[in-house]
Amino acid sequence: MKLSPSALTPVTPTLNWDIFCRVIDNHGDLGVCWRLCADLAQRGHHVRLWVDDASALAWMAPQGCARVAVHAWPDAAALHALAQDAAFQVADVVVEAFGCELPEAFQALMVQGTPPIWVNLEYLSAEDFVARSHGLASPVMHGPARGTTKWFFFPGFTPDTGGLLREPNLPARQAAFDRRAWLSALPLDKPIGQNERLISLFCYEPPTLPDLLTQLRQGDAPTRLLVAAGRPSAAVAAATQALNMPSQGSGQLHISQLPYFSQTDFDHLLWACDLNLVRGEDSLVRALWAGQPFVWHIYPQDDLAHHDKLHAFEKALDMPMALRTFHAIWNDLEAGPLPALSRTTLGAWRDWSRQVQRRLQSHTDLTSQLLSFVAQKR
Ligand code: TRH
Repeated sequence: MKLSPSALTPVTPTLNWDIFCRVIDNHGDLGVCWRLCADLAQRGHHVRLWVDDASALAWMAPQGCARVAVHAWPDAAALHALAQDAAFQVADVVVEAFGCELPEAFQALMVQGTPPIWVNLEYLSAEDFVARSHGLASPVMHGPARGTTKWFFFPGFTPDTGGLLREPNLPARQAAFDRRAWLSALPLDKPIGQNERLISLFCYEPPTLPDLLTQLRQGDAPTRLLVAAGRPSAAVAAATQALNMPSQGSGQLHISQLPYFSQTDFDHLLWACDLNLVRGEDSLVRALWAGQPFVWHIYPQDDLAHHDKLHAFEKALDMPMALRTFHAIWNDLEAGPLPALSRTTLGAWRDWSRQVQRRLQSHTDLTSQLLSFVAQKR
């Protein structure tokens, strides 16, 4: 008997997920967790997101998402109520994002019936330890869930890691994107001119920000700097003040402040710009999918661990030399003038970004890998 193609496609069962997230600082913890929740929900799964501070979802995901229920991180009273609720069931999969430590009383609920698959979703890195550690078991030695197993799931840039979040409808959304219409609807202080080069800025406080503004002011083409709300906006205000530059820029540079966007519109921003200055984790991944030139402001760590992390990323993606130099100076690893953002330089970086985008698109995305991983462990 011949099997129809649909009979050959493995069927992924619809699962229930409990995803736990603590907001340490900035927006990446919640940003990554929300993308994962939304991606799972779009694939038909049901998700409860337990988060200690959901306030940023008001702008990141104002419409919410069908099949995702957002819950406050459960305190002792809430956990007691769950324990008393005969109808409450722990999900099939429990994700502890970025080692956020599940409440002990929740762990106790996990071992009342068949224990769920317990996954610790880690931070993204291109360092060698990622492939070595991805998928490893961590026997739980203490607490009410003692004797069970927690699994480490590491996102990464190579096929032997957990991959990158990339929802199935992303290519269709990108193909349907109308750049001109989106830009003309932006609530800006001044409409964007046809010949303006667009640079988005989402950063912490790079010490060389004044140098960048000076370079753009003196550039040979008009540049619009689109500044993200929050820390980037405050950093630009401090830099213009230090330079004695009007807050809206001068010379060839015009600075426009952006509102807080939804994650969907934040993607649009990255697709629309000629250069994206991004930071953290999720915006970096989204810049990779945009396929436009980008510079990464890496989350700085006190022990300077971010230096190795940055170098591993540059190596993994075979980054062009001038872009590595820009990264070293932008991230304060080296002193010196930022390389000039000439048309030729940006063109070369664009070619490289497109190559990287294609290479990474050929790898299985994180959610698909997580689903296969969970299927193996169940
Ligand atoms: O905010 P971040 O700096 O987050 C960082 C990183 O996650 C870092 O690894 C972690 O250690 C630290 O937090 C605690 O950058 P990131 O990861 O890019 O997250 C920003 C999120 O905010 C991302 O999901 C995009 C979203 N965003 C919007 O949706 N709209 C906006 O207007 C802006 C500016 C951001």
